[in-house]
Amino acid sequence: MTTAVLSIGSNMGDRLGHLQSAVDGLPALAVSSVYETAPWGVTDQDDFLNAIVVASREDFDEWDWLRLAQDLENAAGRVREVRWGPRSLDVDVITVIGVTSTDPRLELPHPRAHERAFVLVPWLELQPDASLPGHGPIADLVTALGDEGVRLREDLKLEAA
Ligand code: PH2
Ligand code: MG
Ligand code: MG
Repeated sequence: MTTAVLSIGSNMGDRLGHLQSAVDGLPALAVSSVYETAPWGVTDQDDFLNAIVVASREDFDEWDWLRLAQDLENAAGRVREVRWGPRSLDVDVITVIGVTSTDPRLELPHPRAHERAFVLVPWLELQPDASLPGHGPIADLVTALGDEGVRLREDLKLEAA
């Protein structure tokens, strides 16, 4: 059995609907609030909605999580596009508990998670005691980064199954 922390994001079309489609397709144990976030990386694009999902499955290894993430992106009509550019649905595997990987197709923990407030702030809400292997407690990372550009959208809700 493996437990994964996944970051979901959208900045095209029905953003909340795309996030909900990801939650519906994941064996979700817990789903964070929805956050409106300023674009990271390529800044000349629309704001994202982001959330974190913690999910668990008996028969999954890390590659199964990656495959499921890509299937969900494809189902949301995602085309392979500019790195860090606009997307209907992005599902990133942030960490799989107990697994590290340096395979370039699936680096675990995610190599840029520690510098992304749009990942860390919703994750902290769900798992205040979590740590990112190699980078320490996520609470400390959020303190160092700040939460600028990450705004709670109390009016938007994702429904866990
Ligand atoms: N995803 C990206 C690039 N930039 N910025 C925000 N705020 N949220 C994202 O999910 C995001 C991003 C590429 O995956
Ligand atoms: Mg991403
Ligand atoms: Mg991605």
